Formats: sequence, C-alpha cells, structure tokens
Amino acid sequence: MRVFDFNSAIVRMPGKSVVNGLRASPGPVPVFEEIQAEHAAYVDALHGAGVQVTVLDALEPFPDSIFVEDPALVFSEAAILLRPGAPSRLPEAEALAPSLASRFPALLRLSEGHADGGDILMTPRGAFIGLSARTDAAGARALHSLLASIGIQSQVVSTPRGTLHLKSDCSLVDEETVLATEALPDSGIFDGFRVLTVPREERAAANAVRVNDVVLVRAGCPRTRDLLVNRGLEVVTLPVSEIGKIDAGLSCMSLRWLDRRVAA
Ligand code: CIR
Repeated sequence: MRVFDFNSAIVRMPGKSVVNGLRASPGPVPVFEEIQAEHAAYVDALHGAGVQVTVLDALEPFPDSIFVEDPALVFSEAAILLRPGAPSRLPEAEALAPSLASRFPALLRLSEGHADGGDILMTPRGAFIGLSARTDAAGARALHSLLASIGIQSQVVSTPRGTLHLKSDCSLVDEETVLATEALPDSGIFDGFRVLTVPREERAAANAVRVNDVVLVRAGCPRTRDLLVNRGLEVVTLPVSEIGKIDAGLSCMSLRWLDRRVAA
C-alpha cells in the first residue's frame, strides 16, 4: 500500500463564520457562497479519486473548523487528536472526537504542547513534523512518541519562516517525489527525494494533495500543473482562491485514510 492510497475521508461543511477565519495579514474578506462552491468541488474531486467522504456538520463557533486536517491525524491503525497551536482552534480537536472514535480502531490524544496536522507530511520514509508558529517543540516531541507507538517513524524539521504550515510549502506527489517551494530544497530535508520546485509566482501550488492515482492541485498555476503532468502524473485542478484568503489550501480541507475494514 502506498501512503497516499485512501478509501475514506472526513470533511466538515463551512459555517458562515468561515469568512472570519484566521489569517496572517488583512485583505479582502472571502465570499461565503464561493467558499461553499470551492468546498463542494473539493468533495467531488475526492469522490472522483475513489474516496468515500463523510461530511460533518458546520461548527459556527469555530470559523476555521472546515480545515479538519489541523486538529487530527488519521491512519489505518489509529486517529490522533492534536492540540492546534492557535487558541481559537484548540477546541476543534475534541469536536472531532466522536466522529473519529466511531471510525478508528484506536483514538490517541496529544497531551502536551501544540501541533497542527498541516505541519505533518507523510512520506514512505515516515513523517516529517514541521516546527512552526503552530507546532512547538513539546508538541513535536509528544507526537513523535505517539507516532512511534503505532509504528510510524518521524523526524522533526523546521518550517520556513513566514510559512503557516510545513505543508503550505510542500506535498508528496509520488513515492519518491516532493513538490516544494524554493524555500525548502536547500534545507536538506528532502535529500533522497526528487524535488519539483514550484515557480515563485505559483508558490501556493506547493500545497497539493496526492489521492490514489490523482494529484489535486490549485487552479491557476499552469507551470506547476505542467511540472506534474511531465512527471507522468494525473492532475485535477481545483479553485481555492477564496479559502486562500484565509491562508488555507487543498490539503487542509480533509482527513484521508485507508480504512482496512472497508478495503477491497
Ligand atoms: C488557520 O490559520 O488556521 C486557517 N485560517 C487556515 C488553516 C490552513 N490549514 C492548513 O493548511 N493545514
């Protein structure tokens, strides 16, 4: 099984409050109906890639709760409730607990520090845990131990300055290839991987998602699309300009895993 072989995903509907999601700098407020449309297209694309999608109800008190990737990590063996680093997002983890408890063989909890799922990149060589403004050293250490307890090796790395999450700047697109911004290759963390560097003007496209045989990529980034197609990958482009206004991308809108109880 490849680390991007999935048959199941969880997403959460955006609430109207999503337009007030956290953002690093001020700018135009996203349009709620357009976020809904981006979210709907994303769910369709997951279905199209062969994934069964559970859609959770919106949580109005938590504007960023549509970004389910950050409060949890999911694997065939277990789900891990994290402790998101932004105080307004911390309760999102417990809000996910009932949905995860009923779907996973075990539900583990990070008990110290802070870690956001957006900082965890899974690869065939284990997980990278990116230290960032959201994931601190205590959280990374505790997560390293939890991952080890379910047989997953991990390595703590730095996230480039000014980047929200590690995966804002990189994605695994096949078993030996990473798509990354130019901020990352020189760091050495991807030594041994082939690195496709996104052009500077398409920086946001580094947050792609490999799902089974398809790579979901931000629309409007033709040079990144070409890089992937030339590597022989099947690409589906999706609009994310509205959620991009609140610093989000494609990976953050779902939790994806291989549920061995329904695997063929
Ligand atoms: C936040 O700042 O937490 C949200 N507005 C965006 C989260 C994006 N998450 C992700 O890329 N994993």
